[in-house]
Amino acid sequence: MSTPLALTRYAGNPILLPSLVNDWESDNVFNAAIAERDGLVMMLYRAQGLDRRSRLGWAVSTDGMRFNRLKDPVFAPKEDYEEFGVEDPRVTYLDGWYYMLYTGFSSQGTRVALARSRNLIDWERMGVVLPGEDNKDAALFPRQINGRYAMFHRRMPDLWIAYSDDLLHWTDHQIVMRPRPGLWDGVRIGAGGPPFYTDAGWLTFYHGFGESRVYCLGVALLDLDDPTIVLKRQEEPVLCPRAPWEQVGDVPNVVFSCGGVERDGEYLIYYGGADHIMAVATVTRGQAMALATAARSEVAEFIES
Ligand code: BMA
Repeated sequence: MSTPLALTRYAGNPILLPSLVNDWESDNVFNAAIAERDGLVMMLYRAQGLDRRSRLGWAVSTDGMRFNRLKDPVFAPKEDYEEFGVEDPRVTYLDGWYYMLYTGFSSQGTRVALARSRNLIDWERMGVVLPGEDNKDAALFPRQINGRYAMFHRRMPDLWIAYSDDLLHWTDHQIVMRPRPGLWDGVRIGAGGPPFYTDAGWLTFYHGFGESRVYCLGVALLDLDDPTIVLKRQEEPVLCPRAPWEQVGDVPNVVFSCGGVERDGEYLIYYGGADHIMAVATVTRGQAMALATAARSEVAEFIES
């Protein structure tokens, strides 16, 4: 590809800041799940106050940029597997429900847990879905693949996929992508939000870091029927910490996404900056589809050679 795909920051960033009036979100608001319904963009954001326990807050917007939030968290630690916090939610709308995969943090470690809601505000817990292992960065695909549910997860340091018939029991675990030593994502990678369905493949934004521990976002296109087939993985990142609120915060040099929406021919990718604020960056559908063109020409070159 001649010009690498890159996300363009919204000029009004950051779009959500810690609140000085609510104790539970006075320190950091970041790594939000995103959902769209009836023209409204809803954000389920991770928040920390002085007690450092992560809770989830809810905010809503008509334009996807200016958000109003609720005064109280909508999801807070309750079970033993999340006693230290509920972190990094990813939400997928399936069969009339919003399903949220999130990280439950406790003395046991980090667990992938599932909950569901009709409205993103009232939640019903469904428990830990990958029991007995430290894992995080899980995201459900928005459609079934060959009659089964699919999710990304992360077994250190790789990005994995697993399948399920009931969303509770997960099997057929396989590696999708590994870190690329020497590159920006050379040490560890994990999913961003749920992948976007396109005719050309699953458009997948993911995070990673290399030796310098700078968290950037990257992009790949995965085969629709078998996402372990990576049709194209761009060498360059699509977003790296450059703005002050991405370089300085609770954890320096981090851009970390848990979701986005497709709106008016654009992908809006929401992300936490330096584990402290929320921001958004965009890429047009046409630009993103250049990945598919690049994948096709690589196949053609391979066949010719
Ligand atoms: C990861 C997660 C994210 C966080 C990132 C950078 O392990 O904890 O929530 O944004 O580290 O600190």
